Amino acid sequence: MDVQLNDGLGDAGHLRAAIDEADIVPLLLVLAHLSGDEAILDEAAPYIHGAWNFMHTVPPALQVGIRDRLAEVLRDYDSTGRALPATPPAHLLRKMLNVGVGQAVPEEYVPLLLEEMRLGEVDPRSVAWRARPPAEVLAGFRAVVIGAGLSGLCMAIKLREAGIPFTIIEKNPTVGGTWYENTYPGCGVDTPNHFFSYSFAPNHDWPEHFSKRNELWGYLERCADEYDIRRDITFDTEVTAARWDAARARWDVTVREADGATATLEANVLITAVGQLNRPSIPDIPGLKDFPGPVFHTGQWDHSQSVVGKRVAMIGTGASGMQAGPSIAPDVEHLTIFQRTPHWSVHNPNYHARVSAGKIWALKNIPFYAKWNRFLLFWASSDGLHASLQIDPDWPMPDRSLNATNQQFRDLLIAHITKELGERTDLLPKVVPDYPPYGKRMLRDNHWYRMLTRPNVDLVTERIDHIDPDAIVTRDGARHPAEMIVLATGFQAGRMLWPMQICGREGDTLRDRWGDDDPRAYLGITTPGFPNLFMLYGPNTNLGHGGSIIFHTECQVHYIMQALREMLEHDIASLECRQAPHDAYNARVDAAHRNMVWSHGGVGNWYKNARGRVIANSPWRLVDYWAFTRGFSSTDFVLGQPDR
Ligand code: N01
Repeated sequence: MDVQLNDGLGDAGHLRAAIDEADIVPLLLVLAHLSGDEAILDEAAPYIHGAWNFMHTVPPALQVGIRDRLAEVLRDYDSTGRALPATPPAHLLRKMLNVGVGQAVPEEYVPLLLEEMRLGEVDPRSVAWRARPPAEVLAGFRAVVIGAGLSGLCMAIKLREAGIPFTIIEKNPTVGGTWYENTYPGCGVDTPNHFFSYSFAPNHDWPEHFSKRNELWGYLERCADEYDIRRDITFDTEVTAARWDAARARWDVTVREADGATATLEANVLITAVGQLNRPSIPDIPGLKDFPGPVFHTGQWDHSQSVVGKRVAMIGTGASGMQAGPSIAPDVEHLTIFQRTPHWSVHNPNYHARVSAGKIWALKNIPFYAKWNRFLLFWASSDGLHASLQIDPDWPMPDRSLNATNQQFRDLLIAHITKELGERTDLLPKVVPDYPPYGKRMLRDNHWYRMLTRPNVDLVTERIDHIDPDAIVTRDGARHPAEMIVLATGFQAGRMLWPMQICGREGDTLRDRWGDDDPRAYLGITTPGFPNLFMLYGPNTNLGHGGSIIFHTECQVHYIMQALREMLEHDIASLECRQAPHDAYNARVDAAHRNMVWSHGGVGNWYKNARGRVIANSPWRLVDYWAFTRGFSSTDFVLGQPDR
């Protein structure tokens, strides 16, 4: 790799400007990486207290020293044309990891982090053939992927890389899935963007640390083009059913085309990539159907209806409401928010910050800056909180918090809310949850509390009784005038893969086995009775403690690619997960969840089903799930040979 100091924004002046603007800790790590200087790490170590870019107190003089040295080192590489060191030697690497995040990084994370950073040119998550199958074997094989959202695209990119033919069936007219469909005002990501992107396709142009929907969708559109995936996608077509044909070891996949006609495709393997949060949940409130004004769900925002100057009612205060509410509040005449349960939300100083031109230059041009930055963001938002989400059976305040750390976090969150509400202390009892932090999905404060103090915003916590043509009426009899209703009421997460009818080896459907809300799978990916069916973002794979769903998707894609390699290299017609590993895995999942915050009796959330079983979330640390999916053991499967 060449140092490109004269590309991008231009000359050495730009380099200096970028070095001056970029974050000090990734710069420090780049300096150590390029120079091998351990002493500078020792000097800076006492001032680094965490992985976020605001968690250091590196003194200005030391910062100047680091920036000057790095400029010199880069000029030296540039003028001498010396090759850059790819991966630092082991002892230096360990020190860089530890110093960078201000804590000892356990050994088990090192291979994962190296993969995530992708320091070399080769993608360590690519599954290479051990013995490439003959071209005719590959040509006679077909995967059907359902959905061209971020997991379907990730799958397709890896299938293409391996030369495995595939077709994606996508119900929408273009790619992007949730990032295509959700267009509500303020829609955006709340995982840091430079980590919320494929590890193999970093984007240095994110305009914000937490970018908005158009940027996310645009990124997925670009990935579809850059990896030339679009030609293998059938758009405007929805999979309605799939049936396993055991004699031919094939899935017969029924699709409904744009004109309503149905057709059947054949697939050796069927891979679902439809997300957990795709089918809106519409509340059954008396009068809602007869409301004469516009009514729409956040996931299906009706942009033909202007909110400007209207009396708008918003039902629901989850992640979608948190973003939509503050985004429309300045424009509406009045916003009445109906809150059933308050959510916790955390402040992050980067949440509303744009990425400066200098930082973008650094990400693009300073060798390894983007990679070390990704490592830091990964660490900042991954497993750090996992241990604090375990229930301490001896904790004296079990209704409010789980343990001492969770209580400290609760106190910090309340301090933030109190500061934001200012004089409106009357709102405190309404907005402070009575359950432990993380019991529901932790949100990022999008100026929610400030919004609540606006004169044109009301927060109603009384339950809704019914809806009249001109008002929402609460159980206390109060009428809340409304001309337009926004349903920020979430999705039918528990009904995974619904409404598709997927019929397995024994003739029953997934719905028959799972009921309405009890999905189970081995590693969240594969389930007995349904050979050659693989799921992305399946049961118990949602992340509630941290991390990025893209990271989890890459783990699942890696596992599925290993399964396909096994099938194609060894002439295996079908792989069906055995009952014993499936049941043992789910027993472990349930046992792990029993001790975690989402099982807390005092809170409802979309993570668990009607009987309290957590069905959406993974109980595992990222490093655990990564380890589970890093290898593939065919002993977990019944192998079917081709019928010749
Ligand atoms: O949905 P939710 P969401 N009457 O289910 C309330 C992802 N996401 O679309 O809490 C009154 O969280 C319900 O009340 P309660 C993210 O994973 C990410 O906001 O059940 N209220 C709740 O307040 C997220 O977790 C991003 O008591 C009713 C709200 O509606 C997931 O999507 C952005 C009701 C639903 O909240 C879902 O988030 C957006 C009724 N009948 C979404 N029914 C980012 O990355 C439901 N509610 C930022």
